[in-house]
Amino acid sequence: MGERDVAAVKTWVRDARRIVLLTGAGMSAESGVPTFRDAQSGLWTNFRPEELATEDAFRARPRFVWDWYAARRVGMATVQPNAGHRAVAAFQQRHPGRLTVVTQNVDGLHQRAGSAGVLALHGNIAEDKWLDRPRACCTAENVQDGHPPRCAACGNLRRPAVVWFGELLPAAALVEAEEAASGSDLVLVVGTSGRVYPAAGLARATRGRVVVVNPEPTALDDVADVVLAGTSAMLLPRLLED
Ligand code: BV8
Repeated sequence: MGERDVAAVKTWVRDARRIVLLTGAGMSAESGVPTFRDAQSGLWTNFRPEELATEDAFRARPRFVWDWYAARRVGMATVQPNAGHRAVAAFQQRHPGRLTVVTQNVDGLHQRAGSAGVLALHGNIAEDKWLDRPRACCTAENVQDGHPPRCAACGNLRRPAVVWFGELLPAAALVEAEEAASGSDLVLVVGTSGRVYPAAGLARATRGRVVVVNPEPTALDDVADVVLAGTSAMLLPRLLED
């Protein structure tokens, strides 16, 4: 990664009217959140996240999958935003309306760093919702504790408010992200392997420049004008400083 590349990207950031930042699990790695690529631990060691993060897996083994989310939730609640998250929030405060944060992360760290208008395409692990369409009995009062909690009257299960594989993304957030990407001058693709769609497709939707920030090769390097082989907490503060 040449200093000339970093300098070029800093110029693009300075000159861009509308920037989209697309982030993945690598954005939170330096906060201590394992990425999807990182080996699973505990009971879930032999399972790929793609196998667990599905409605079928939850219906087949509700306790096993619920406890996986519960463990991740605790992990995500006890970490702090890193220098990368903070640099993004600070840039947004200095330059309101110029940078849109689109994240695949369910950890809420961008929001906790103070970023405004974060488009969380894959939901929020800290929230729950009903698995099946709620009936009249499916009220907060009727929630019976358990792994997972359920409706005491009809047994409807609670599930994490995240987007599982095979599920549609929140339409409003996706449309807003697609509009931001197609209207952008610059897309910064940070900490994502670029393999999960439709999120990864946003990097291909811009008529502007694309910059990838990642210590490893990604599935989006082919559309990048520059690939910066480094970490988000190290590089974003430099790229976003005025
Ligand atoms: C859907 C929430 C319509 C849950 C997640 C087109 C082509 C191929 C497949 C598809 C396609 N369209 C749809 C699909 C199917 C599927 C898909 O994309 N499958 C993939 C696996 C091939 N997509 C879907 O199912 C989506 N829904 O399309 O609905 C539909 C409906 C029915 C039938 C068909 C279509 C829903 C996708 C969302 C799933 N939910 N998360 C949860 O968290 O439990 S996805 C989840 O995995 C994350 O949110 C994230 O999106 C993804 C993980 O990817 P990354 O974030 O990139 O993380 P990863 O670990 O892979 O990589 C980390 C990177 O960071 C690495 O590159 C590493 O080098 C780097 N790194 C590490 N440290 C650092 C760093 N970078 C910088 N700094 C560091 N310090």
